[in-house]
Amino acid sequence: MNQDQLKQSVARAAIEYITPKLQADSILGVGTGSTANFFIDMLGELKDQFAGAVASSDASATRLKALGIEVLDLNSVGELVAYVDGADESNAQLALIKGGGAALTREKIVAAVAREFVCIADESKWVDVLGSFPLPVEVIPMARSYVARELVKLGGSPVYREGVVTDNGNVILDVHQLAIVDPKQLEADINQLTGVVASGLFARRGADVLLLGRAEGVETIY
Ligand code: ABF
Repeated sequence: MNQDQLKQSVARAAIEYITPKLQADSILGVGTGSTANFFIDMLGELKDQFAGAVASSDASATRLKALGIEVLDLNSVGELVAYVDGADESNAQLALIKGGGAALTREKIVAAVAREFVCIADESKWVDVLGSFPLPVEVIPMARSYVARELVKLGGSPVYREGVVTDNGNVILDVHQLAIVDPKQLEADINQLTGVVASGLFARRGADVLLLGRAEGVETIY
């Protein structure tokens, strides 16, 4: 199986995982990226079985609407039955690096509200230690250089993602050369830097379940 086929297999597994949890008034959180896109495309089949979705990016909102799925503002929603999204890396504790697509802050907000975070990923995302994938950090533009200096003090090597403006009007620093042995501590350390909006480290609120696409089948990891 190639990588796209693995992504399709976990998207299908996520559809099967969430179907029994959906009720007519359920609102679903939906993520961003190529794996999430496969999931969105399959979600069209279920559109009469739930009320609508909250999207973690404008791109996903557009894709959902094109399928006839109602997209709601998170502020009008009390609870999300689940949040289904991809990741850039996952460790065995289901701590994640996300944000390769620059949607990390909205993804973090949607994950915070969701009853269950269902992560979908192909096996290339499975790692022993997080950090080979550069950690994205969303930063208020005027704080970019200050935050970059502080990230160096934390042991990283930040690189400004030129030409990218997030859906929130901010910029991204991609932090290289981190071996993240204590994800919860690093998440807290980065969160407290003034000017940081959010980091792509999802450790305090990691995934609840990971559907991992392997050549031999989809593995469900809790
Ligand atoms: C989102 O999509 C991001 O948090 C993550 O960066 C990315 C994964 O993309 P893909 O599914 O295309 O590998 O979930």
